[in-house]
Amino acid sequence: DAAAPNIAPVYDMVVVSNRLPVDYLGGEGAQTQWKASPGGLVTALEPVMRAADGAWVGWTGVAEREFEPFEHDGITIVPVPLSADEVEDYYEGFSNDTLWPLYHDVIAPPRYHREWWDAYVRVNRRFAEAAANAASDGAVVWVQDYQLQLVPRMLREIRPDLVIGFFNHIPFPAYGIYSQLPWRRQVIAGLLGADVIGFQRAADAGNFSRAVRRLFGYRTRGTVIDVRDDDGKVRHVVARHFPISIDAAAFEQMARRPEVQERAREIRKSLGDPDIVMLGVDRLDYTKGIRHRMKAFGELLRDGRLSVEEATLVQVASPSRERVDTYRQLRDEIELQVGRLNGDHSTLGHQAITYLHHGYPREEMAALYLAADVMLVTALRDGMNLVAKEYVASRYDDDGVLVLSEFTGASDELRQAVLVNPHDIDGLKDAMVEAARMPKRERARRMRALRKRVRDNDVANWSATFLETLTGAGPISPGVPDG
Ligand code: GDG
Repeated sequence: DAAAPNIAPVYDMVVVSNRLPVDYLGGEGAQTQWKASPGGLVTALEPVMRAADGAWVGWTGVAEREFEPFEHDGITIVPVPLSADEVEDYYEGFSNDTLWPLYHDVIAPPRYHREWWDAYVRVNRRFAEAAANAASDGAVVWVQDYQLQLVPRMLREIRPDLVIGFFNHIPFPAYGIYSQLPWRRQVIAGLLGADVIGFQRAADAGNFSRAVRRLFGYRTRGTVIDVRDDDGKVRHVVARHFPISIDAAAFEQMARRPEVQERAREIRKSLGDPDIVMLGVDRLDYTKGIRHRMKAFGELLRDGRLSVEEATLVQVASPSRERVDTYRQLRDEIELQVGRLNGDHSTLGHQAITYLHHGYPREEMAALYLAADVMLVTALRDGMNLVAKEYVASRYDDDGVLVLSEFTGASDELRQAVLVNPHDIDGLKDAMVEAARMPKRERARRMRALRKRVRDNDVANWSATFLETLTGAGPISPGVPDG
């Protein structure tokens, strides 16, 4: 069995996530090379981590390799090793083929395998031990996401002195769905080891509290849960929503760069300068509603409400979880659908759908956002959806229309979007036409309101609010309900 890395327990702030914020480039020993993998979480936590002498505990993305802890950009990186079998069972299996579909309202059937669960427990313990080894006395440890739900309790058992936070980036389902999980009690017990458990939406926090009452009978008052620990003492745990966001200023700055604007014009030109460019940007995932959106677009062309001369759809589907069967099937289905729609509707000069199965640099994403008149976010279920916020942040010109699914966390905040139920194909078609034909003044009015919202709650605000709540300095200190 692989062991947690040994490291001096000197870090006052420890972040634990499945993947580290760096990618392995190659090399051995002192020659090992790493590249920062720019994600929202790193941006949010970098300043906090530097200020607090922070360590980041996580997996490198490379199986069967042990790496010593190292410094990267002022942050201490603590790699946790995973065997190839553990990647299969803990990560691709239990995380992405059991928890992911279950927590996204069983859009795809979750698979329950006892070996996967065993690997999940074993790997969670290794992460907990690594965090326990790195944390100083009374340190703050912030655990991220559904791959690590058992870590809070395991960590508390080893180190009762720590202040432990957990943030769930994906939805938490209603009890009727959650209760399918054969290990439903163990997972909740794992989470309740934290002092603060954060969710994207108020509804997620509500679902969690109901599951706690049903399975453990603990009393809940507002956002506070009275947890009875093994020693019989009552501990107050806060479960509430902290909607995550993006570095809005950085996106705006990127979109304002002349070369990004030039690239946006180039993109439109290469599409044949249509009146309306519609855009979808998603990891290729069955939760994102990519097929629903393409079906609606295809029907609009078929019905003659849109034509390929005036409108085109660009769909970026970045490769994701390609070793999981459900994702392979989805890719085949989507590519069949794209081929059919293009065969039926494209002309020699005008392509109906431009489908791109690639990941792109962030500048290219910003250029795509600027080039798009209509942004289609039609997820069937999504914790937040950062793409919606990135689109809004990029549109410093107060133009463009966001079509946004009600089943995203983002729809709680982005009320001035054109809100849709993606299951209702006729409603979705009407919304797409409404967005395509929306008068300029109306577009500007909505976009200004959306932009204000994303600016006011950016990712720095998100992490600050969570950490203030966790350390009791915030607007809501643990133990005090906020109604
Ligand atoms: C999970 C939850 C929650 C995508 N393709 C490319 C690329 N991306 C970037 C986007 C965006 C991010 O990936 C995707 O974030 P989302 O929020 O849209 O979705 P998930 O990946 O499912 O994230 C979600 C999130 O966690 C945070 O809590 O909002 O609900 O499911 O930033 O821009 N970036 C680049 N090239 C690509 O091709 N550079």
